[in-house]
Amino acid sequence: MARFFSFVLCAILLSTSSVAAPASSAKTSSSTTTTVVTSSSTASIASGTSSAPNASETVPLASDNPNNPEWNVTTSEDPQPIRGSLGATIMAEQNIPLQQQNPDLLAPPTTDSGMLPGGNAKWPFSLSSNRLQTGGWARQQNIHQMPIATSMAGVDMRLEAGAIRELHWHKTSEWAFVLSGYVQVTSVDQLGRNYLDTVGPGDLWYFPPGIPHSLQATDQNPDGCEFLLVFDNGDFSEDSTFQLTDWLAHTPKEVIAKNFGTTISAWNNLPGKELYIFPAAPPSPDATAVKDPAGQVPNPFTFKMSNMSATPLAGGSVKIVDSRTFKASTTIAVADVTVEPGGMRELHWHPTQDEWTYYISGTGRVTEFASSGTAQTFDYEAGDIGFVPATYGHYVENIGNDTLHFLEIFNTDIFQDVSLQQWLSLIPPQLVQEHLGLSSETISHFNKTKQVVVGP
Ligand SMILES: *[C@@H]1O[C@H](CO)[C@@H](O)[C@H](O)[C@H]1NC(C)=O
Ligand SMILES: *[C@@H]1O[C@H](CO)[C@@H](O)[C@H](O)[C@H]1NC(C)=O
Ligand SMILES: *[C@@H]1O[C@H](CO)[C@@H](O)[C@H](O)[C@H]1NC(C)=O
Ligand SMILES: *[C@@H]1O[C@H](CO)[C@@H](O)[C@H](O)[C@H]1NC(C)=O
Ligand SMILES: CC(=O)N[C@H]1CO[C@H](CO)[C@@H](O)[C@@H]1O
Repeated sequence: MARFFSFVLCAILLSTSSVAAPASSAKTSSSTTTTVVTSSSTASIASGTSSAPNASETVPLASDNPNNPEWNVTTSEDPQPIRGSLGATIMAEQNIPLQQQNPDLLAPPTTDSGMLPGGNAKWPFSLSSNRLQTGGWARQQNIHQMPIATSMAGVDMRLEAGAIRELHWHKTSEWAFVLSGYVQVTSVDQLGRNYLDTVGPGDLWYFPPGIPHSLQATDQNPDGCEFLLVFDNGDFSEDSTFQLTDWLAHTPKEVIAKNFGTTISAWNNLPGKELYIFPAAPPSPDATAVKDPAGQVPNPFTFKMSNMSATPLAGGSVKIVDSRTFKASTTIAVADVTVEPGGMRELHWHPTQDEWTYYISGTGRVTEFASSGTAQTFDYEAGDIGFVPATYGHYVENIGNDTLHFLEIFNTDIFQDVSLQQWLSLIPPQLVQEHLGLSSETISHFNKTKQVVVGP
C-alpha cells in the first residue's frame, strides 16, 4: 500500500511538474522520470537512437521463466500463491482443497494475462446441485453455472438397474456418452418409424430436437448405469423437458379418454405429477423394437464408439465421431482423446465451433488464448467440464502420472481443428523465421502431418 501511494504521489508530482515547470527545471524532472520508469518496467523509453532496437526486435523477447504448475493437484500441502519472486503467502483462512486442485489459478504462469471475456472456463459437476429421485439422480451444468458456455449444456445422470428416465422430449437435440453400465434407449420419429437399442460404456446416442425418447438401465451391470448428456444450447435445462406424465397430469381426463377411445376409468392409475426418474423392472438386454408398419428410423440413434479402434498418436490416441460416421448426429461431433503422462494435445484451435470438454480421468492443464493479449490457464480432473470458445488457441497437457482421458464435444456436424505446427510447416520457412527468429534447421523439423497429440 505504502509503495502504491508513493508511486501515485510521485506520478502526480511529475505530471504537475511536466505541465507547469519552466524549461530550466526540465533536466531534473526528466531524470526523476527515468528512475521511476526503469524501476517499474523494462521499457527502454530513455534509450537514445544509438541503441535503438533492430527492426525485427520491435518488442522484448519472450521470457524463459519456468511456468510449470507450482504444485501437483495431488499435493497434500497448503499451497501458496507464489511464483518465483512474485506473490506472497496467504494470511487468512482459505479453502485449501480447492486451491490444491487449481495451481494455475492461485499461482498462474507469467504467460497468463487478464481473464477470458466470457468468464471462467471450468465447472466441476461436484458444484452442481443434484436432483435425487428414487432410482437415480441427475445434476446439470448450463449457462447459469458457466456463462462462457453459451452453445452447449451438460447433464450427468445415474440410473439404478431397471430405473427409467421417463418418456420425454425437448427443444434441443440430445447427445450422450455412456460412462458406466448399460442403457436401453427407445424412440419414435415424426414419421412413426421406431428405434430401440442397448448401449454400453463408451457408446453414444443422439436424438434430434423434439423427437421423443426414453432411457432405462439394464441389469447387465448390477449397479445400473451412469451417462453424460450434452445439449446443443447452453440455455438447456434438464428441469424443463416435456415429460409424458407431466403433460397428461395437466390434461383433462375426459380429453385423454376421448383421445385414446377409452373409458375415463381406464386411467385410474395415471400419475398426478411427473415421474422423471423412477424404479422399474430391468428390461431384457436383447429386446428389439416393436413391429412397426412404418419401419425403423433410417439412421440409427446409437453409435457403438466402444467398438471403434482409436487412432494411435505419438502421445496418446483419438477417436473422432461426427455425422460422417454417426449419420443421425447432425449437431454434435466428438473427439475422444487420450494423452499419456507428459504428452499433450497439440496447440490448435477450432475454426468455427466452441468446444465443451468433459474430463473422464487423469489431470489436464489448458491455457486458452483469447486474442488481445489475454490468456488464462485452468487445471482439470475427472468430473470437470471445460469450455473453449471457437477460434481460441489452446493445448491440453497431461500434468499427472496417469492417462488423461477427455471428450472434446462440438455443436456441429463435422469435427474440425487447425494445427499450429501443421500451419507453420506448410508456409514458406522464411516467413516463419521472420516472425519467430527460429533457425532453418528447427523449422525443417516441423511435421507437415497434424500430430493431434504430441509425445513427452
Ligand atoms: C542488431 O543486429 C546486429 C547484427 O546482427 C547486432 O550486431 C546488434 O547488436 C543488434 N542490435 C541490437 C540493439 O540488438
Ligand atoms: C508434479 O509431478 C510431476 C510428475 O511426477 C513431477 O515431475 C513434478 O516435479 C511435480 N511438480 C511439483 C511442483 O511437485
Ligand atoms: C507422480 O508421482 C510422483 C512420485 O510418486 C509424485 O511425487 C508426484 O506428485 C505425482 N504427480 C502427480 C501429478 O500426481
Ligand atoms: C510426422 O508425423 C507423422 C505422423 O505422426 C509420423 O509418422 C512421421 O514420422 C513424422 N515425421 C517426422 C519427420 O518426424
Ligand atoms: C474393435 C472392435 O471391437 N470391433 C468389433 C466390432 O463389432 C464387430 C461385430 O459386431 C466385431 O466383429 C468387431 O471385432
